[in-house]
Amino acid sequence: MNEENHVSRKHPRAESIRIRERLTRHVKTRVLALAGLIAHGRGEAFDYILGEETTPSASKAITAAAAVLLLAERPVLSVNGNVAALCARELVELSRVTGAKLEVNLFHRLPGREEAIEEVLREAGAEEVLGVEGSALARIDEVFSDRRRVDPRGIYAADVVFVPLEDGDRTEGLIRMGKRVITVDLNPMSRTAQFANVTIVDNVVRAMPLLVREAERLRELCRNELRGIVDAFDNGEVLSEAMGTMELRLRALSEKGVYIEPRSRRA
Ligand code: PTJ
Repeated sequence: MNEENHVSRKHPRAESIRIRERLTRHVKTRVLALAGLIAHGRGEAFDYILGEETTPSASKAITAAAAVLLLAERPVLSVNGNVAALCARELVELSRVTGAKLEVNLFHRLPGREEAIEEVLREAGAEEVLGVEGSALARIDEVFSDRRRVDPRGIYAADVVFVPLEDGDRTEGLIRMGKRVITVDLNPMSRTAQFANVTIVDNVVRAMPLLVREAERLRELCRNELRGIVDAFDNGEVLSEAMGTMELRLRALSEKGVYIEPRSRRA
């Protein structure tokens, strides 16, 4: 039996269990760092409070992210173990729609991981994968982890970098280098969420297909229209709204003492 479907679809947490099992399997393939499981657990906790659905403010951030990527001259999608395990196909599609390059960039550069992630991306249809086979030859002094090793054709030269599920240090470093940073992070209080230019506070599993669709839709707009979307976007507002949603749900829960179904699941 497939590890990802031994639980019935009727189980109330079937999707969450399926994702956990996919991640566990990818520890074995080396795609996922062991710490990736901890990161996922933290994300799940925030998702639970958020209501496990894409909020209106996350949708706003998705639109802005698509516009920023389409306006970019040298956009790059930075791929770590968690996002490769969870949404390789959508990363490849986003790269195709926006013209962004795919680059493997890891916090835990352990032997065999780069190759395993490259394989997952190629299986998902990627034709070019940067940051592998010794090509991460440039060094970003502003970053203080293994993430500082980047591909000179990719993140090093990029004007816009998409860094889903990121640790705060690199986001700050990339911003200091004058790059625009887009992230997906369920924790609106993380340093990455706070420092990025566009923060999508949503589960990457829900956000990525929406981002691909939005980029496909916005591709029809002219550059001035795209610029209008970017200029009207306020990341601080989006973060406040995300925290407001969490606060509201926690308050309702604590006052009524009952579980509040997310909006999408209410009849
Ligand atoms: O593959 P590597 O070696 O590059 O390592 C990747 C991880 C994710 C382990 C590494 O970047 C890391 O340790 O990240 P942090 O500092 O734990 O930050 C990850 C952030 O992503 C946290 O704020 C989590 O709440 C958030 N997060 C976790 N899972 C999801 C998520 N956000 C959106 N969707 C998720 N599924």
